[in-house]
Amino acid sequence: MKESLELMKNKALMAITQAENLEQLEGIRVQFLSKKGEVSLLMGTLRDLPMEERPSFGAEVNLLKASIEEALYDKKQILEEQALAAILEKEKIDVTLPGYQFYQGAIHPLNQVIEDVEDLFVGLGYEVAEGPELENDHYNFEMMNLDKEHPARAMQDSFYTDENHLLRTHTSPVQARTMLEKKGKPLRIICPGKVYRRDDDDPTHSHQFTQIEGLVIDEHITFANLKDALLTMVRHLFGHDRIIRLRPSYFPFTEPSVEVDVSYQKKDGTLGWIEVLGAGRVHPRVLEMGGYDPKKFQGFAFGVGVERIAILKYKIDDIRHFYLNDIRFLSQFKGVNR
Ligand code: FA5
Repeated sequence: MKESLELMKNKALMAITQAENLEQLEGIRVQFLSKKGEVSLLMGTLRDLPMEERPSFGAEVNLLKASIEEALYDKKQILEEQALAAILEKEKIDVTLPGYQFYQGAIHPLNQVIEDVEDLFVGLGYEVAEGPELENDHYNFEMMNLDKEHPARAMQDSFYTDENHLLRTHTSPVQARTMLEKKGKPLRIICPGKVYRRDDDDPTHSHQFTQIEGLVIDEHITFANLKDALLTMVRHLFGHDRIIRLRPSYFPFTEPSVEVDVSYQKKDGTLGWIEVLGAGRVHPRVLEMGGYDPKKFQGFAFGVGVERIAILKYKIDDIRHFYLNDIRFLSQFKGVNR
């Protein structure tokens, strides 16, 4: 019996040594160690032995099994390493091949303007506020002193999702939301964001565009403070030689209201003006609805069209370029302002 164990051991170890790949090795494992393998069959002969020989024979078979398992394990490590080396050899990287070209991204020109204006006003102590684009009629119009039947609503015809909800027509509802949040405390905020109107698209108008709202409320705020904030912004954006012109205008939420033009030099060298924003002193009714006592507090507000700023700043001839995502257009703004 002992010899047959020895023979089997030699046979198994020899086969393992000669195995050339993992498949062959698995075949050897099945041949010797599976349920119906040669070692198991040997164990089955145990019952044919006299009682006293059985324990030592069982122990021998277990030793045989252990040495086959160990040899299989060692050989498996070697074959796996060889297989990996073969794969690595086959997949060797040719560093002389030409690489892929990666395009460097850039910040969208509208976002560059927004970031620039934010940086300026945050440096002046303003907070950046936000509000929803799908807005409640109450904040978009009523809190801005535009009752349900107010004719000035027609100036900002819009997209309604139901009777009380619309895509906001301006960033001014964030004024109302912030006033209620601040509960009568002085505030200074700017709020950039997308707005929507049922305007026809043309080179200077889009049905969706971007505004930055500004709002300051405190005691002793005058029109001079508004003018100073606007001039500071215009000169920061366009250069220190620019001047601004305030023209009387009308917004239901400010009184008095102005439209603000920025100076530029025309091709013939003469002075020209371009309207970039609306502004004014916060209407007492708006202050009151926002929880501020208009006898104690005053404020100013402005709403600037970001596209208009970018058009002026980068001399762009059509607002629609901003939304087409044409890489030839966008790649011109790499590194501007950075
Ligand atoms: C307003 O939207 C007011 N909420 C601004 C305001 C805020 C006034 C606070 C007073 C106090 P207006 O409709 O004029 O105002 O729009 C402001 C700016 O948005 C315009 O000066 C213009 O630059 C830009 N704008 C208006 N309509 C469009 C459009 N369809 N496409 C692109 N830009 C537009």
